[in-house]
Amino acid sequence: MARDLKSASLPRLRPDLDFDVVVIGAGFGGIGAGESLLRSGISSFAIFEQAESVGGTWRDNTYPGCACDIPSHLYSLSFSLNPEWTRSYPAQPEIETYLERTATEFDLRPHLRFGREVSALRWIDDDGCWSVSFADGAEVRAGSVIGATGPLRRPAMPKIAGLESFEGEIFHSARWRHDIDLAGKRVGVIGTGASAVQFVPEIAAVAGNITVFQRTPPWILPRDDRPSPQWRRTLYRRIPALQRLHRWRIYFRQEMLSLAFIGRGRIAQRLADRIKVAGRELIDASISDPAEQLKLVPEFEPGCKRLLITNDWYPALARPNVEVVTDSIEAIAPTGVVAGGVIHECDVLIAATGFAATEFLAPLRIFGRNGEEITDHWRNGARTHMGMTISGFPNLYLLAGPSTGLGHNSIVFMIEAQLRYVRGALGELRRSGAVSLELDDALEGATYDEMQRRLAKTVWTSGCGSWYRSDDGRVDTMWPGTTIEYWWRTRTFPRSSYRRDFGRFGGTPAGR
Ligand code: N01
Repeated sequence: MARDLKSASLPRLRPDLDFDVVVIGAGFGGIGAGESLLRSGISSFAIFEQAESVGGTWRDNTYPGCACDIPSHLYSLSFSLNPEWTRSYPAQPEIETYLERTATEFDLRPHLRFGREVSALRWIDDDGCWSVSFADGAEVRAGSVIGATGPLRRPAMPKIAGLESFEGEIFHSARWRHDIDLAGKRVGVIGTGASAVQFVPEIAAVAGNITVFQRTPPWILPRDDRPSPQWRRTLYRRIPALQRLHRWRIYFRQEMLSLAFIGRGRIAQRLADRIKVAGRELIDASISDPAEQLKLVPEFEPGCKRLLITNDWYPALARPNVEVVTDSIEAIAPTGVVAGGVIHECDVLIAATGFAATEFLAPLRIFGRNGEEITDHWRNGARTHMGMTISGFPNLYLLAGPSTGLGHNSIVFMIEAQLRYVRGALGELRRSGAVSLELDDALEGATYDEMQRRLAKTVWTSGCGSWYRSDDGRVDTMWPGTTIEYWWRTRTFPRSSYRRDFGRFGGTPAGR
């Protein structure tokens, strides 16, 4: 099936360079980009990955209980449906295996380069290409670059006084230390986000005791996780259309949730109220002490921080060996965590404190036309067109970039919409014979202003702190609409909004 989708290889776009296209990262975005390039007849590309295997965040996050909170029949690439998912929300190893298999089935192995950390990109105006530098000092040149580094890549350790003085073991949940046996240990967990609610119930069964340091309680909804029986898997294998139907059903159900997040009208309020009732019921079903219940009820609007789904969090908190501390953490002492003037002794400290999501591509440094660095370009906001292209940075395409994050649906859907747009751009380069396409500055400004205007009316700016917001409070991460709108607005490449540069090739279409 993989080969059916692949187009015959077309002549190279830039035979004067090492590659027509360089892709950075081999997670969902990088794997999708590889298939997308082959599909459009481009075979001169490499996918550079700093680790030794594919998977991105689904390779790195191996904590107990790790799973996606979007059902996998939807959270998967449309060209690589997997009838074999074992349940609605399969665990991380199944998702990682799926990506490994997709890379093999779609002939991406020859293009994958592991252990290659891209450290900088520099646009070379004279040659109309990107110079791609690696941490080991090597360099290659490519006509276009697709950045697929992912927003949830760099773990953020909390900045707490005395952290380095801790004498026990300390690690971040995204870099789980499987060599540390938690059996019988006193474990401290900092944070109560999407990661913590998944692993605390798992480790509570083995740890001696767990102290959860909660700064803000999350809104939680029940998770309808069911095994996929063998007959269903066989059915999906034999009749793929049925699996697609199921996929669309999940998609539209998730899409409905956007109504609670992207507006502040009556419908949004009604949905928010229903979420609050369901969340309260979940708390009441497991926690009987009213004072303990109160600790767990969020004060912000559902969705302002990511809405979490689990059936196991409150039962875990109700266990006799689990305590929730709501006093602010004052410091870390050699033997534990100081909160409310008391030292909570711990043998192991786990930071479930999320990712540096607002630093976007960092630590990768990107210098565009005239040497402008992307961090300077974004000093007053991560300006892009639809999260993908940036004025002054020709032939650079970001996947899951600024202004495209979701709180309600599959980011893989957004990535695939972006890949279609990128195919349009690469097709335009081939058709026109231009060496570069550069976004119109006015369109970038207009798109960013529109995003900010609309984000001001969403739940993400309704008054809570979250990884969606930068230090100055701005939300540059989220898409303020439905995914249907995003798909519609990116379905064709708007060639008139891009400046074409023909460089010294002088506009010879395809196969120069
Ligand atoms: O991180 P988070 P995460 N002192 O940023 C607390 C995706 N994901 O790794 O809320 C004390 O959500 C912080 O407190 P507060 C998903 O997109 C998906 O859990 O800021 N506490 C918060 O409780 C998700 O949104 C899945 O007050 C501190 C927690 O740490 C994203 O990844 C699974 C602190 C961080 O929560 C990130 O999730 C896992 C400090 N100094 C992740 N600093 C699924 O698909 C931070 N906190 C299921």
